[in-house]
Amino acid sequence: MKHFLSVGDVKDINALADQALKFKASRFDQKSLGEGKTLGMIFLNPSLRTRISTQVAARNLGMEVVVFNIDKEGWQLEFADGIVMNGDKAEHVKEAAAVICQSVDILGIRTFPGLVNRQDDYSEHVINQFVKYAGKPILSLESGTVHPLQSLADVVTIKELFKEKRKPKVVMTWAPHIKALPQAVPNSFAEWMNAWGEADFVITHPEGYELADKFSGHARIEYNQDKALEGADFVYVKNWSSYKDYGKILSQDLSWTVTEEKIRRTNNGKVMHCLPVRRNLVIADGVLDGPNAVVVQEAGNRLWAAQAVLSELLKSNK
Ligand code: AN0
Ligand code: CP
Repeated sequence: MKHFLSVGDVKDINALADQALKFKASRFDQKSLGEGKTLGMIFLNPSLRTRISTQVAARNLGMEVVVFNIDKEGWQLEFADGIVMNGDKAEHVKEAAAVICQSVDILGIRTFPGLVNRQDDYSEHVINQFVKYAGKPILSLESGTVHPLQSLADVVTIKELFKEKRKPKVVMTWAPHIKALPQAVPNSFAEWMNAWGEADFVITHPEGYELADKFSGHARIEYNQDKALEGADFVYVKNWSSYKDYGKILSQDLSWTVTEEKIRRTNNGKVMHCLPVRRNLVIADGVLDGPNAVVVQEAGNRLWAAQAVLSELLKSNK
């Protein structure tokens, strides 16, 4: 694994998820693997879980960590090629990436999409320029179109909770929100579910919220949320803005909020969400505070997922 940018960088999803669960049982198993190595993490956008879990994961492997909130504390970065830099942006990513990587061995980057220009966002031009100019392994901490560390933690959580000898029914449902959010989390979850292949995977959303075919793949799309939820073993809740009518909010229909009544339609389904979640808009209090919610366990698994990925990156980039 040279970089960790998407599920495409993973040879064996089950093996990686199993490694994460091994770290969960024994966190210091590889405590010298990263000795003398430094993880740099740069944030162009906010984060709670990713920032904390990935730092602790790196330290469990013996690494040093440097965190840089480049959006607030750094020079504003220019990503366009060949332009006259006479605006607000003081530093080009060409120098910034190359300079940061004089000091670090692996570089993690969080960058949200602009949600204005679909082609720019879907070309992953921000994280790809770090890949191009850093010359070091790049770890996605959520990019324009995917959030692979989240998706790995999601697979780990499903594997940990589901012990029956059949495929679990996993339903990813859109839910309302007041802001236009990225498609990165749902794209990534769909891509990982498809690549993993060990779930009966259904996506439900109002019309107009179809994800790019590249991500939804062969997943079953059901426009009736109640119907989709029937018999679900896992309900993966997330809001996203439209891909087709790019970055737009097409619906704020509160009948899509995941309530206790909706969960009664499922097979005692476990409720997942990547967090942060807006209560009583995306998911009702009764669900989040009830026995079916596994969102905190899921967020806890971010640590073990990050540790498994960092371990792979360290081993294959010696
Ligand atoms: C972000 C998103 O939807 O991509 C980050 C989720 C991990 N969520 C919000 O901005 C609320
Ligand atoms: N789920 C997730 O990535 O959370 P943060 O944005 O807080 O890192």
